[in-house]
Amino acid sequence: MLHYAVALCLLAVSWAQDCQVSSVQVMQNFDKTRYTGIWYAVAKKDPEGLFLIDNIVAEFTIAEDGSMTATAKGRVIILNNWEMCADMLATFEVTPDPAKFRMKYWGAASYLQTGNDDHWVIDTDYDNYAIHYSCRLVDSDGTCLDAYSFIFSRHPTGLRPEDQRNVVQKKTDLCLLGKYRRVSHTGFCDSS
Ligand code: RTL
Repeated sequence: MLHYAVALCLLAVSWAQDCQVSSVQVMQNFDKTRYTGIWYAVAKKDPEGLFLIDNIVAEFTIAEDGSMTATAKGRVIILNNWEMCADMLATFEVTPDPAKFRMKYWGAASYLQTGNDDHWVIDTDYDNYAIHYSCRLVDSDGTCLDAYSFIFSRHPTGLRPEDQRNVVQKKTDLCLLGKYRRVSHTGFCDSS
């Protein structure tokens, strides 16, 4: 009997966490207007290759035509040892799901990375925290081979204690628990 219960629990856990990109739950009724303004990255899970290191701050805006745009700054190291503050720009293409976008991004300087990534808003309360997710490469089994994700806060000091449980739950749902690093804010990008 006990064995049964254990087996059922294991099965329930594996169902709840099948790690399929196609079954990732995103924010319901995402409201891009309430999402505008400044978000401080407090934690991130890196993709493969070059990425923003720390001091990452994003600002979302709604353009005159109603489309979402963003700017982001963050410390990067390019050419192996040149440290700089990357000034990035992005436009977002809508999809049938209001919380799922395609993000085209590029640098203010031409030598910075350009790209076209998924940009999914997993959860947000608009006023305190937001959880972002992007899978760059889906494996043949439907799981993600190369994901990156940001935990954003409206507060430069970090997440409120009351939001932490929820954030841990979402990290777990994304199958990324334990893969995040804290993002420090030292003022590196403040003057540029
Ligand atoms: C995030 C949200 C808002 C707008 C943009 C974002 C991502 C920026 C990235 C930048 C990478 C830059 C690199 C530069 C070195 O050449 C998701 C924060 C643009 C991924 C690696």
